[in-house]
Amino acid sequence: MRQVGIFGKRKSGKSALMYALTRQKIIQDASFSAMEISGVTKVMLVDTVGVDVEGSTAEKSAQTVEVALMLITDDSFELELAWINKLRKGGSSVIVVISRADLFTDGGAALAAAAREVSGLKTICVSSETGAGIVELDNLINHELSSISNCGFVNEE
Ligand SMILES: Nc1nc2c(ncn2[C@@H]2O[C@H](COP(=O)(O)OP(=O)(O)O)[C@@H](O)[C@H]2O)c(=O)[nH]1
Ligand SMILES: [Mg+2]
Repeated sequence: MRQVGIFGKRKSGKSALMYALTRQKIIQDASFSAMEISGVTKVMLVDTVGVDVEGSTAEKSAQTVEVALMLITDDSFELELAWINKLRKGGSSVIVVISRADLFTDGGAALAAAAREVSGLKTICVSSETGAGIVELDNLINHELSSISNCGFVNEE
């Protein structure tokens, strides 16, 4: 099954995002983590332990996901950048997610701009609390998955 991984530090909102993305899409007869994201059938969303955990098992998940969501919550995201490089070298497409965006007065726009500039990647602000950006992220994930399958190889981008 195609896998989409959710990465980020502890308490960055990974589990809340997994729940928000899958809330209305749980396939009745499947395990809780197997679900349908919009038009794409049966994508497995993988929740991971924090990338800031020593000996993190996120290392293992990084090897199997086609698309990785890297959650960022504040402007010290050096560790996340290192993981982004690792994920991309391993062949995953990475989407940068400004998580818990409702906590920013500007909705995370400034942090998103900074992360976009440094990483050169698509960056989106989401709030699992308010639902802001969830549909847009869902669409972006589908876009990434379909461009991977359309090309028949894993995009460097
Ligand atoms: N305000 C706000 N809080 C959030 C949001 N997402 C998660 N949280 C809170 O942040 C904390 C950590 O969330 P969790 O999903 O468990 O993070 P994880 O450790 O990365 O899985 C919890 O107290 C959540 O209620 C969000 O979008 N907005
Ligand atoms: Mg969690």
